[in-house]
Amino acid sequence: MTGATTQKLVIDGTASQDAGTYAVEITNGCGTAVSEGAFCPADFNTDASVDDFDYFDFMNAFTSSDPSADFNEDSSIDDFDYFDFLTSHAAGC
Ligand SMILES: [Ca+2]
Ligand SMILES: [Ca+2]
Repeated sequence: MTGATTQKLVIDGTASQDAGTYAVEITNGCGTAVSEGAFCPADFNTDASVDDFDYFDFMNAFTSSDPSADFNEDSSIDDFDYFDFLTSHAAGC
């Protein structure tokens, strides 16, 4: 893989079917470390882009009290989830 041994790895040519949570495993002479999974919370519908559809899908989840609307993962769905989602959505990924 190109860039696998540099400080920065860029993966080009991704498509929506590549969406998911990725972790990085780094190995050197001292051992191996594995990162936490990286994901983009603003990409609510996990289609690899942040757009209005994420907002609409979040609002559908929020208004129907779907567990996925617990954006801040505090076990309740409330205005804080809405505000946190808006902040994340505005920031993008
Ligand atoms: Ca999306
Ligand atoms: Ca919550």
